[in-house]
Order: sequence, then structure tokens, then C-alpha cells
Amino acid sequence: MLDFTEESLKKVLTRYNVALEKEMTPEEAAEELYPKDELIYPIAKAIFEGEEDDVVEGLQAAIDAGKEAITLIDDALMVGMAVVTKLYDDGVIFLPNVMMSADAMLDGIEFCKENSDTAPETKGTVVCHVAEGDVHDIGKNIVTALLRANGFDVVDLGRDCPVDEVVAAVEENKPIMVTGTALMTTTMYAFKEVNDKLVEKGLNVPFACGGGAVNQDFVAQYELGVYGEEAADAPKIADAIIAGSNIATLREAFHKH
Ligand code: B12
Repeated sequence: MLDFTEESLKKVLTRYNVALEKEMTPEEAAEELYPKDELIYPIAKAIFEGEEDDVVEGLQAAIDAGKEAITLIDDALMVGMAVVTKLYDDGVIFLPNVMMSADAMLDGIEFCKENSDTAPETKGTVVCHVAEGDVHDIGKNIVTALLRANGFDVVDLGRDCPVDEVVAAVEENKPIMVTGTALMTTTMYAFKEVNDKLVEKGLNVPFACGGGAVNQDFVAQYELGVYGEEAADAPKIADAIIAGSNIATLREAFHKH
């Protein structure tokens, strides 16, 4: 079983400090970072190259070889996106490359969703959004895919979602949980506004927040906040809620102390 946890990826990525070690083209640098697994390699490479058709072809091949579509989001698409993120952060590739990869990633997530069996009975509704002012929706799309795959109904409010729209959607849909994703230090403050408006209206629903910009200390500052590090935490938090957890017990279970 391959280990593509964030921890193991970090180790690989740190070992190959590609930008500093030697002069390489972006393609050569990426080649050093791809996993060697024959099913995962072509998918990761296609994400880096922004080739949507090749992403789908690679995913289909992996599914034909017996992989579960939904697991390929973490085990293959995220691995490719980790290469993109690393080389962007190192200044080896630039925003246009990232945009092409992000599009390919979103197509890949959609394909995995379409090819997954969702549970027939819904366990409850979850409202998901990306913070107002923020267009980074890859993490949110993984969260919604995993929630749906785990039997939850998702009301997806999309990216750059105004605070008032989140509040209105909670009033209308009466979800068991709200999720928020923010990748920018400038946008994460919208979560506090969502929290305050929900509390003001007596809508004390757990508000699971994640995304690159967000950390546990920030989320713990507002009443409804529960921090989630990994997209896979979202269905776990939702399951804990239907099993009877409240915000305090969710924090005990999901926050690092
Ligand atoms: C891809 C990307 C883009 C793409 C986004 C495409 C898309 N559709 O999302 C594009 C090219 C459009 C883009 C644009 C911009 N970007 Co950008 N982008 C990135 C990049 C390289 C990767 C982000 C990403 O998708 N990561 C992968 C996903 C999967 O991670 P994630 O969302 O965090 O989700 C994971 C977890 O956080 C968790 N999670 C997420 N949400 C939730 C919710 C719950 C409930 C739970 C439990 C878990 C969870 O699950 C996922 C993993 O399992 C980062 C660099 C970086 N190091 O992160 C910069 C970065 C986020 N971008 C940045 C910036 C500045 C911008 C721009 C302003 C650039 C510009 N000058 O125009 C614009 C933003 C415009 C706007 N208003 O939003 C900065 C933000 C800096 C900051 N701290 O504020 C970063 C950090 C780059 C940098 N180092 O400067 N970007």
C-alpha cells in the first residue's frame, strides 16, 4: 500500500529541494517529484502539464486496474497538485501553469465524483463554501466530493461566496454542518463574520473550517468553529455530529492539544 499521506509527501518534497539543488527545466524538476507508481505517475504528470484528457485517461486506467475512484482524489490528483504547489512556491513555475493544472485537477475531481458510488440514503445536509473574496476552490471541491461519497447531501455555494449567502443557505437548508475554505490570509476573516451572523440568529451549527491560510488557533477564536486539517476530516466531523457530538466535543476530538 503506497503512503501518500501529507506527512510522507512533505518528506519527499523536502528531500528534493529541486529549485536550489541544481538548474533544471520545470519538466525535469517535476520529473524528480512524481511518484514512481505506474498507475499514479501518469495522473500526477498530467496534472502538472494541465492536460485534462490525460488526467481522465489515467484515472480510467487506475479504475480499470481496480482502484476506487474516490480514493484517487487523494492518492493521485493531490499528489500531482503537490508537485505543482511545490514548484510554484519555489518559483520554478508561474501562475499560468498553476491555472492550467488547477483546471485539470477540477476535471479530475469531477470525473472521480461521477465514477463513485454514493450512498443511497442521505445522512444529512452540509452547506459548503469558499470564503468571500477567495477563488481557491480545489480543497472545497475535494471536501464536497468526500462528503457526497460518504452519504451527505451537499449544498455547494461555490467560491468567493458572500457572507450573507452562507447565512441565508443555513437558514434555508437547516444543515447539520457548514464548511468554509480559505487560502488567503485576507479572506479567512470572513469566517468570523459568518460565525457572528449565525450566532446572532441563533443558528448554532458546527462550522468546520480549513484551507491553506487557516489554522486551529484562528478557528478556535469563534464560537462555532471546528478546525479541519485534511479534506478527509470533513466526513469524519459530519459523522461525529450525527453521532451526537457538539462543538466542544468536536474540538476535543479534532483539535490538536
Ligand atoms: C492553485 C492556486 C491558485 C489557483 C486557484 C485555482 C482554483 N480553482 O482553486 C489560481 C491560479 C486561480 C490562483 C489565484 C490566486 N492566488 Co493562488 N495559489 C494556488 C496554490 C499554488 C495552490 C492552492 C491549492 O489549490 N492547494 C491544494 C488544495 C487541495 O489545498 P487546500 O485548498 O488548502 O485544501 C486542503 C486542506 O486545506 C483541506 N481543506 C480545505 N478546505 C477545508 C474545509 C474543511 C471543512 C476541512 C475539514 C478541510 C479543508 O483539504 C485539502 C487537503 O486535503 C497556492 C500555493 C500554496 N502553497 O497553497 C497559491 C496561493 C494560495 N495563492 C495565493 C495568491 C496570492 C493568489 C492570487 C491573489 C494571485 C494573484 N496575484 O492574482 C490569486 C487569488 C485571487 C483570489 N481573489 O482568490 C497565495 C495566498 C497568500 C496568502 N497567504 O494570502 C498562495 C499561498 C501562493 C503564495 N505563496 O503566495 N491561485
